[in-house]
Amino acid sequence: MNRYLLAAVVACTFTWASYSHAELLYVNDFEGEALGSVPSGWQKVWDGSTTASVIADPVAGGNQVLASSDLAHDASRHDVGGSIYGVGDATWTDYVVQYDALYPTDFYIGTLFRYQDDTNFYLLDRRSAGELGTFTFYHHDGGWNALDSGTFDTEPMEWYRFRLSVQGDTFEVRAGLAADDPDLSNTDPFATGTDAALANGVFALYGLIYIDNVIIGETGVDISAAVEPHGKLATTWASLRR
Ligand SMILES: [Ca+2]
Repeated sequence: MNRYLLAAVVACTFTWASYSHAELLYVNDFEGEALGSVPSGWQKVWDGSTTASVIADPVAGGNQVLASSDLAHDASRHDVGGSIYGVGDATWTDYVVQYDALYPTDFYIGTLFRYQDDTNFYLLDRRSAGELGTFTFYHHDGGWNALDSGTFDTEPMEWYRFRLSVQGDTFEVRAGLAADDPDLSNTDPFATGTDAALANGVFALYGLIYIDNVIIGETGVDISAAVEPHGKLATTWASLRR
């Protein structure tokens, strides 16, 4: 091989390797975590009265998941004294998060993104009561500022797969069943939102929610590459850190 061609091939190989690994930010199916522990990569980002831990899946035997709280649904949100647990780096700006969510009860429960502190974050909230079936994006700045909403029906004690994309001032979320569309690449967003108040922050949990199969990447391509066709994760958090 011509030495210039060889140099080009080597350069491309190294570029691809660093590119492909740099953009997958976090992955965890919680199978390698001790029951009762706060899983690797997660930390308490708001110090309230509740504790998150890895638990046995209440629906599917032999599976481990992350429970956001050890108290009841109506004692878990930070506005009633609960803690907030998050994963990631405070400098994160744009990212895509795929996760499976189970809502233990019919209540206002959500996930947070660009979380900075207790009065600076975005919430994707599963609404309840008269708004059941609706998910609403909020910007929290001490008050609750509703952004846009969309509809996706969820039953308590059922697993659903979500894919939340945060790019610049634009947010979108897709949802479905993991068995139907493992990376949700064939599913259209059911809610979109636009807001420019917060540029960075971690991904976090709000209220009493169970999650599993968390993948965070910079783009949707990273997510698709990390999911096998049957819906399981193709890599582990331990291997990603090596
Ligand atoms: Ca799991």
